[in-house]
Amino acid sequence: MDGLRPQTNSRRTAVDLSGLWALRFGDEDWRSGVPDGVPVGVPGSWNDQVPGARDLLGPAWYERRFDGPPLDGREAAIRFGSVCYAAQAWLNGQWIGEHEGGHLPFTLPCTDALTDGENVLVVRVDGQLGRDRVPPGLVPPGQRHPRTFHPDVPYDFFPYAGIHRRVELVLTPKDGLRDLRLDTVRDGDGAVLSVAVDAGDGDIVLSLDGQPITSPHRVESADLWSPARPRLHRLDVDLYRDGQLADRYSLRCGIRTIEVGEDGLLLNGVPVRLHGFGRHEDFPVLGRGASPAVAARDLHLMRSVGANSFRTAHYPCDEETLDLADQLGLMVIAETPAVALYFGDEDRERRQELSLTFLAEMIARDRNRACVISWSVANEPRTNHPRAGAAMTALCDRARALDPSRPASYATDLPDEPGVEAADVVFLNSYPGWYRHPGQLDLAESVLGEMLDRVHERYRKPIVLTEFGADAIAGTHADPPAMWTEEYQAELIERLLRVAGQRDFVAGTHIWAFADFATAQADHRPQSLNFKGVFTRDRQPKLAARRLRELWRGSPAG
Ligand code: BDP
Repeated sequence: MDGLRPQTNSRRTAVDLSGLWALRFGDEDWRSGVPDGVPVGVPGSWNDQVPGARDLLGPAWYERRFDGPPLDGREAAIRFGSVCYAAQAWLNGQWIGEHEGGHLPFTLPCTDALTDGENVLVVRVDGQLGRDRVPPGLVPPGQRHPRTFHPDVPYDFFPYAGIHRRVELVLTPKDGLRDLRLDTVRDGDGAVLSVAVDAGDGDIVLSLDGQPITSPHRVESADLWSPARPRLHRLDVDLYRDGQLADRYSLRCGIRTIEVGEDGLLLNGVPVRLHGFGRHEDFPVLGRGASPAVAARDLHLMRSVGANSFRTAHYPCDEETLDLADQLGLMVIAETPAVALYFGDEDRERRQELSLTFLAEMIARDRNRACVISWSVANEPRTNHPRAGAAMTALCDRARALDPSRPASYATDLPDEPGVEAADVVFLNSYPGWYRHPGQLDLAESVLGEMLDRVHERYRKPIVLTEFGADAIAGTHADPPAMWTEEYQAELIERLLRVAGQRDFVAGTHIWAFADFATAQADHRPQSLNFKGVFTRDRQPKLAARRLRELWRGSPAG
C-alpha cells in the first residue's frame, strides 16, 4: 500500500466515510460491531457532541457500516487522517492494524477483510493522558508549568479526542505508485525541479501542466510560487506496464526555494519576512474536527489582515488547510505534536522515540508542499534539564536528514538553554507585557528589544518571534488600556511588532493566537478559553484585527 494521499482517478478510488458513525464508551470487546452506539459526526471530537462526554477521554468504540465497491483486482486500505490519540481497527471482525499519535495520517491495508456486501468497520479510540505519550499528560509537578488544569495536561489546549479528520476507503492498483518526492533547487532567478518516483516495475511518464517533462526540469522565475503569486502547477505521474496505463497520480504543486540567509529567510532567493499567527484547530462543537469551511474562513481572514504566514501550533494541521495555504499563498511553519516535552523521568526515551516517529510522519506527509517553509520539531520543551539539549539536537538533525531543503527549529521560551544551537533559525516564544511585566506596556517594549538583541548576539541566526500577545475578552474596553481588554491587546501587539520590525534579523512575527481556543479548566482560563485570539472563537474580529490590517496591509505581502 502506498503512502500517497488518496485520490480518485481512472485507476484509483477513494471513498469518503465521513458522516454519522456510532460511538460507545467502555472497554468490552466490540470488534465485530458496537451494540447500542450513539450517533456522532466524523470528523469531529466526541467531547462537545455527546451529552456528558466533555471530559471523557476514552476508550471509546466507533462503528461505521458501508457497502464495498468493486475491487477490480486492486488493493484496499482504510486511511485515517487523524485519530486522537491511539487507534485500533477491525474490518468485519478481522484485525487490520493500529496507530499511535494524533494529527497524522495512517493507512491500514484491508484487502482480505473487505467484502462486496455490507462491511463493518470498528475503531477503538483511546484519548487517555499518559507520561509515555506525545504530547504527555499527567506530568508530575516540577516537570511542567506550575499551572494546574483539569483534565491534567501540561499544555494550554483542550485534549480533544476522537476521529478528527477524514476516513477513506482507498483502492489502488497492485504494484503501482508508492511515493513521490519533489525537490527544488535555485537556478539563477528560476529553479530546477526534480521528481523522484517510488513505484513497481514499469515506465514512468511525467507531465507538468499537460506538457511532458523529464526530471530534472527547469522552471522559469515567473512560474515560481510565492505569497504574492501563489502559482500552482499540475504534475501528472503515469506508470505504464506492458504498454498499458497501470497507475496514475496527480499533484497540485507549487515550486519554490527556501533558504536561511545571514539575517533572514530567502524565498526564491529574495528576503522574506513572515507576518502571521499561531493557529489551533479548534471550533465550537467540532472540537478538533477538521472542517474545510472553518479552514477557508481562517485563511481568508489571515489574508484580509495582511498576514502571509502561520504556524500549525501545536501539531500538524489538516491536509486541506495546507491545500488552502498553497492556493492562497500562506507560508507555513509545520509543527509536530511534541508540545510540553520534559526530560526528568524514565519515560523520556519513549517520548523521544515517539517525537522522532511523528516528525518523520509529518515530513513524509508534507514535504512536497510549497507552503511549508520550515519544520518546528517541538513547542516549549522544558529544556532547563541536562538531557534536553541532546534530545532537541537529535530532533533538529533528524528533520534535516529527512529533508535538507527546509530549516528546522523548535519554538522555545528558554532561548538560553542548550538545544537552540541546533536550530537553523531561532523560534522564540515570549510574553512581555503579559506573563512578564503584566500591564506595563513601556517595559514590555524595552524587555522584548533587549531579549531579541541578546538572543541574536548569542546565536547570530535569524529569529522568528513565534509567540507573543495578550488575552482580550471581546467587548471589554478600557482607557487607558488595561489587561484583558481589546485596547490592551491591540496596543501591546502594535508596540511589540514595532520593536521586532526595527531589527533586520527578525525574520518574522507570529502573534499568539489567530483565534480564541478551548483549554482545559484552570484558574487563569475564564470559560476554559484562551482569549489571546485576534479573532474570537467564532471568528469575529477584535480591535487588534483591525489594527493589524492597518499595519500589515501596507507592508509587502512577501
Ligand atoms: C505559550 C504556549 C501556548 C500557550 C501560550 C499562552 O506555547 O501553547 O497557549 O503560552 O499561555 O507558552 O497563551
